[in-house]
Amino acid sequence: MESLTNEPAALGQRYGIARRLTFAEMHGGTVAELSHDGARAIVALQGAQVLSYEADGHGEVLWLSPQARLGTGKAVRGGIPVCWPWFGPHPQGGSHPAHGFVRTQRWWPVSTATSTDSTRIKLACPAAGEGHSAWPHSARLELEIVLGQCLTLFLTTRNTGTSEFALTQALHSYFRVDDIADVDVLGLEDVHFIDQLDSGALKTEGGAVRIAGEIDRVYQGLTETVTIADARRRIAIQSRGCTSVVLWNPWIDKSARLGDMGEDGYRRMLCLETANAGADVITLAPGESHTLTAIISATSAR
Ligand code: TA6
Repeated sequence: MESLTNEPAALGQRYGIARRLTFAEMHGGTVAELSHDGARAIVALQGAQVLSYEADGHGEVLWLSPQARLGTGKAVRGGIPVCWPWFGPHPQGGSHPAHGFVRTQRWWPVSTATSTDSTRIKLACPAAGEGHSAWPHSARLELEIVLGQCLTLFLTTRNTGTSEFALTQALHSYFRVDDIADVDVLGLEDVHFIDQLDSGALKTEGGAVRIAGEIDRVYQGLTETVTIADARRRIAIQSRGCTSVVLWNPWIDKSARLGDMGEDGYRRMLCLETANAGADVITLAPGESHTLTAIISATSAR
């Protein structure tokens, strides 16, 4: 049964867990605050968007725009936006929003739980079942967020309609770094990628990826962990249910065009997105399900 109100107190009565999971108003909307041992996470009901993940002993792992504001009708920049049921521009073009339509929709808690290993919340998106002018299908869309030694996200789609549909999607994670000039991205060596800044040319690159300008790559055929390493820590991202990851930094000019990257924000962030994108398209027949999983952990640099 999905909750019928977004009042923090009412949600707390129904889904709260003393000292582990509470609801509050933040950034102009309702959020769930999860804790487990020394780890913390904040999840907005809008878009089921993780806005913050503080790993136990390793600080804030995610980058969030200083202009982050819920309830504006626009997606919040930062944290982990859910891009669904299409990644990037709408396949048929037109005026449909990039990255699908669920980022700005209200999601509702379905269940919460805590154990010695984790604190978790599962949310559902009613809009996914209501059809959309740009996507005439019906699905059950749920995101389960598990906070423990790692932060794990399970994004599950079930086709509840009567016809098959194709799906592309991403957990569009914005990671915080001390200085982008000091970052190595490991695990992408010699993996083919679509260069979105070079007319979709298919390329490979040996060695660790260094960021010295705008970068927008859809890596294909990937199955391993990708690591963002700087002088202080290593953030590891394991992706399951997909064979593509997206690497993105807007750098200076695109940041200015976006307008919500803050002062020098591009220096403090790097997107490494767990995705079904490019040729990695999921097709679901009626009744079939698929889960896209991201497992995020932080450790010291040495
Ligand atoms: O994931 C990379 C990307 O597709 C970039 O091309 C850029 O558009 C970014 O996503 C942000 O998209 P958004 O719609 O959140 O501004």
